[in-house]
Amino acid sequence: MRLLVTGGCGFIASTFLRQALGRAEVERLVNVDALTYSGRRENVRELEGDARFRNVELDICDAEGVERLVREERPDAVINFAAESHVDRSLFAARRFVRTNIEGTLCLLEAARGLQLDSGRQVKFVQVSTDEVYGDLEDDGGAFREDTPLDPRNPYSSTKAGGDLLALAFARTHGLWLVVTRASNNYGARQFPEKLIPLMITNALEDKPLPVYGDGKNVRDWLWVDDHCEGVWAALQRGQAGQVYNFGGASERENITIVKAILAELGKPESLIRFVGDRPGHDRRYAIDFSRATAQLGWRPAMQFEEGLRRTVAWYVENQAWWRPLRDASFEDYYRQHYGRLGLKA
Ligand code: NAD
Ligand code: TDX
Repeated sequence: MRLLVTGGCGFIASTFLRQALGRAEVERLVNVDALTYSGRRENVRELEGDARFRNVELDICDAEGVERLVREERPDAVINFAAESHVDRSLFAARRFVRTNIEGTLCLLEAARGLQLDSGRQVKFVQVSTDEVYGDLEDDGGAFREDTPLDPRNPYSSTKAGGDLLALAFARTHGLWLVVTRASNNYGARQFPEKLIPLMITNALEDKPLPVYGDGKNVRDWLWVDDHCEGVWAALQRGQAGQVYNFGGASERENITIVKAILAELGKPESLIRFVGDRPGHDRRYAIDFSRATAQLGWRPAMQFEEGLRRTVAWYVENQAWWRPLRDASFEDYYRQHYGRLGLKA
């Protein structure tokens, strides 16, 4: 198989690329990444020695560049992970989210369709999305299913929903073989230290306050990043064209529980916790029903959350050279300026 993956210098897709190179059926693996603030070349450096791998610095919104590359590489499948991915940033920089998450997805869909028309053979497409497109849940035990109506609540999830709908429209109108995957909150190695788990670990290691939004009782379902990537692979191999697949970790936790577990693991005091103003439009609870993925793809999550969290903490302890440069003066400034404007973490 010849694969074209986008966003591979980021957190999740860099794990997907590692797994893919371990699979004998992958004969070519091309990564397309614009190296935004969250994309890091060192995330794929150790893969560059493999002759099957090619790293291309390219913006997925560059329609001509994307089309040229797709014609040159002639992939059997395109797997789109590239996105603006942080909810907080979408509150003050929404335009960038519209551009990458909607326009960028469109460029890739058009290029895949063009290749399919020219070559007369099927080009598969996986659109990697999020459970946030379903909105949020009450504390009543319900869970998102694939037929739960879309109800995104913030600019990030709205633009992801837009990308999903365009993708599904291409499946219907242009006969593209396509699946959409929707996963819950991922955690693991190489996650940019702005998301809850790596932010709390790295702040704690620097003895800085740990900013918890609102009452800390918002609930997320946590999915080990390797389990998520196995799911994306299973959807590509065994998915039914035009379907949506949810992936979850069966690990719902309140934010405050996670923050306390991280402090305990690092031997740091709970006095580092700071309750700060709530995120505007903060979704209360996410939970995922992934029974379709189990029934149709044979997929289920393997990692137990407390074990995965221990491994994640250990990774950040052992890889300080990876994250310390990311928390330089510009990172601090960025947080002060933007969160100050939102009235958060002031
Ligand atoms: P990330 O921010 O770590 O990585 C995003 C990558 O995309 C970066 O390497 C960045 O350089 C690249 N990128 C951004 N804009 C681009 C553009 N215009 N052209 C080319 N490359 C561009 O994100 P992540 O957490 O790894 O998320 C990957 C995907 O998974 C996203 O589509 C996200 O919506 C989805 N997702 C994430 C989570 C999560 O918990 N992190 C959960 C469910 C779904
Ligand atoms: O400083 C913080 N304090 C805090 O209390 C941060 C950064 C987060 N939080 C809370 C907000 C959420 O309830 O922790 C929870 C998780 O926050 P994030 O890590 O920002 O993730 P979330 O908003 O849930 O979105 C994530 O999951 C779905 C990813 O960033 C998305 O890319 C993914 O689609």
